[in-house]
Amino acid sequence: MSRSSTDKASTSEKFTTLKITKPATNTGGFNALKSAFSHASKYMKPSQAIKISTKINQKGGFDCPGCAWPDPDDERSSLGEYCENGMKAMSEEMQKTTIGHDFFKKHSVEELSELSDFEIGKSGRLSEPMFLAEGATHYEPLSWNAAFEKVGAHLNALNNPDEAVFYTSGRTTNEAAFLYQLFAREYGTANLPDCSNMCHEASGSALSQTLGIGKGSVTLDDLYKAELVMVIGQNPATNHPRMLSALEKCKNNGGKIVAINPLPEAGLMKFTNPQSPIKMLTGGTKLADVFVPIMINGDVAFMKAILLKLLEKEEQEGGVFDSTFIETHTHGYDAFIEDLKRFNFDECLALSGVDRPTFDAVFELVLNKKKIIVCWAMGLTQHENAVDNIRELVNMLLLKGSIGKEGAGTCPVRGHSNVQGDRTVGIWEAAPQAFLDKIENKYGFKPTTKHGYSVIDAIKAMYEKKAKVFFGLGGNFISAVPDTNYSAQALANCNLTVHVSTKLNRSHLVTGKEALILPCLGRAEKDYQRTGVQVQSVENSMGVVSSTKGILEPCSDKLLSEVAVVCNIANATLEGRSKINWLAYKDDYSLVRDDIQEVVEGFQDYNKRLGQPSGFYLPNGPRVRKFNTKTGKANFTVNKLPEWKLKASELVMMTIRSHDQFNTTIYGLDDRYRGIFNERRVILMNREDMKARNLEEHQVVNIKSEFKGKTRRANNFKVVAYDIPKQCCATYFPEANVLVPIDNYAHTAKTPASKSVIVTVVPST
Ligand SMILES: Nc1nc2c(c(=O)[nH]1)N[C@H]1C(S)=C(S)[C@@H](COP(=O)(O)OP(=O)(O)OC[C@H]3O[C@@H](n4cnc5c(=O)[nH]c(N)nc54)[C@H](O)[C@@H]3O)O[C@H]1N2
Ligand SMILES: Nc1nc2c(c(=O)[nH]1)N[C@H]1C(S)=C(S)[C@@H](COP(=O)(O)OP(=O)(O)OC[C@H]3O[C@@H](n4cnc5c(=O)[nH]c(N)nc54)[C@H](O)[C@@H]3O)O[C@H]1N2
Ligand code: SF4
Ligand SMILES: [Mo]
Repeated sequence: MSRSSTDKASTSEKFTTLKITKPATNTGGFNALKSAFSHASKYMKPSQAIKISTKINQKGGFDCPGCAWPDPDDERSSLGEYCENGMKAMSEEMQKTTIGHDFFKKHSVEELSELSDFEIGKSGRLSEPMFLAEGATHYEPLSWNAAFEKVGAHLNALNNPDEAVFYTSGRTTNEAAFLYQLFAREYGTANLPDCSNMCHEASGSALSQTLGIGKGSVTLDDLYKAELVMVIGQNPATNHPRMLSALEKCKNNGGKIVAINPLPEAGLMKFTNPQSPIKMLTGGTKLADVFVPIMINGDVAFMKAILLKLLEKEEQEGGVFDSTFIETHTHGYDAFIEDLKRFNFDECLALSGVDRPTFDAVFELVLNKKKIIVCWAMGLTQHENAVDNIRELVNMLLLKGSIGKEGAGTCPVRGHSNVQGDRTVGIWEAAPQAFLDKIENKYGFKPTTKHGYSVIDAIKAMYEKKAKVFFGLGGNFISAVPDTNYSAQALANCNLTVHVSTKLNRSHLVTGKEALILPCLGRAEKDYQRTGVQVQSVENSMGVVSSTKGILEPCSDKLLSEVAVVCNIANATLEGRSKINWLAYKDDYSLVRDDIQEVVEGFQDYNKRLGQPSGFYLPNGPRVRKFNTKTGKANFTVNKLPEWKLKASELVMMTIRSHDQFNTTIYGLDDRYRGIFNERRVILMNREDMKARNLEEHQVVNIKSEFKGKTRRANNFKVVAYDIPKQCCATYFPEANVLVPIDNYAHTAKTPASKSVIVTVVPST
């Protein structure tokens, strides 16, 4: 019997061979270098590996396609301005093997879907356009022109443009992203969901409302100068490794660090800078001064406990709050204080799961330090009350006047290398009217003002057959989204699914009636066009726009750039009715930048300033105490405590990244810092929770999640006893995505609540 879409969407339930060691107590150092070189030598040609290591993140080189952590403005390490995971990202992207028609002739879609995600990713780089006809078992090659015409024909056959969905993953450069959203809007829809909807959308919502811009306020330099950095819900050693060098610099300048996380993530504890030969010999820097083992989703309660004690001190002694800042720059103080007083300190602390001595240690630091930075990532954004998490942090920063001054502010640490830039240039299903007006002025067509689908809405629309064409510019939709089985059915309901990709992934195997794979250039590859090798641009987590230019020969001569793909599809779809000369842009990307500077604020002299060695900073209101909110001030907010209560039989599960993956791309099977090797189907549990369920170490269990009357199951996970708070557990994403309910998401932001899934765990029989 052939496999259904839901079967094809699920990750393999087979085990590899789990090996456990003690979690690491230090990160970086020699082992990081060793791991980087081992990945490079296994998967890349040696000449390419050397070339890459000298150009990655260097001024005038290419931007690391890993995370969005910024590069230093001035001095950059000659030993290589990259980390272990940057090198792994490159090794994956520049794999020696390429796959084309021979590969797809040999392997059916069904057969490929039985591979593990690790095996799928290691098949090699896609090298030519491929088409899966309705009812066919195998992909077949087709010409680029035929592919463009097929997409155009499908789009033009829809009853209305809102039946198409245009997804973006955050590696897409500013140039490609701008053209892509322009095309979607000229075609007639704002259905522009992106990976950001599953990532920092909650940060964007909370920060826009409170501070007037959906981005962080600090620069790298601020981090070096902060007196206190709070790292909440983030695992930088794995996901933003060079952030540890910045934290180390902050420590060397006398700064203190607090880490708030259910797991004692090794990188938050101690770090040896692999770029520092001296540190390699002397053994590294202790980073966290206080580690707070918080209960999953205990952050609002913990922050409220801090706020209550700050208020108590202010009322007793005064001088705790920055009253000048509050008076001059904020709105809503009285309502906020009145609401805060309704809460009880002991109750809040108990809900957070944190003990009193640990609380006191954090409180002392918050009380006494005046330059505070809060860094956060998915541990705060992927909950039902994610927006409240972030608004509560902002309340604390506002009370302390810790915003818009040196060494202080907000630092949402972004994920994909250009996810922030994509939003800046218009990938937004709910773009502001001012932006749409500028599009209308510049191009002479009226973009729809109706908000489009976010990721959750898009999945539902496809499930309900209201959307019929799915187009993905990068990414791996089926493995990234929640509720795998429901989402697989949603994709299967489409007439056409299209993916512009560098490598094979599961989304190519869970298709609509017809499917296309359009292979594109990677970041490191030279982008040859009529006017020469093109430069592109990206924006990092701190709002710096810089150039990126490929240095290696493309792995196949049949690849197109993302810009060229978008221009050709726009041309094929809108031919005869477009106001735009689509094909001109692909010959010369500086023309795209000329347009961006007219439509998007902060890009004046774009082409010229891109030539500056470190790029340029985009304007940022909060950085200079200008708050572009409805009240014209920084807003205090009133937030509830989360309402969920766990039954004794239940655990709350977070779905996290291992050290050997980039989102859905599985680099390897180890999670070195957590001491878990050669297995991904694991569930990290507290020993007492194991005992209460009579579970042994490495016992095989099944996990069940129940939400609003619907049960979801994932089978075959091995129990690993771990230092995690009671009633909390952790699994890896994407294996556990089947358990994340489509209807459980952050209020206002719709970020899937993939860090607070209520589950029960039972032995597998
Ligand atoms: N190598 C590598 N780099 C990456 C990525 C990758 O997959 N691999 N992904 C990129 C992307 S797109 C993103 S968004 C970022 C993700 O970067 P992170 O957010 O660091 O990634 P996660 O693994 O999701 O880790 C979340 C952390 O939050 C903690 N946590 C979970 N729930 C809670 C909670 O309720 N409260 C608190 N306080 N902590 C909690 C977890 O224990 C974990 O340490 O990394 C980017 N960089
Ligand atoms: N349960 C759970 N689910 C989650 C998360 C979680 O923590 N838990 N995290 C969420 C987050 S933060 C994010 S950002 C999303 C990620 O969602 P996505 O961005 O959709 O997923 P990725 O795994 O980053 O996409 C990888 C694919 O992108 C393609 N690719 C790589 N480089 C390029 C390129 O340069 N151009 C093009 N066109 N394609 C390229 C490759 O084919 C690769 O297979 O997942 C989300 N899903
Ligand atoms: S910290 Fe992020 S951007 Fe920097 S080298 Fe590592 S993976 Fe690349
Ligand atoms: Mo992300």
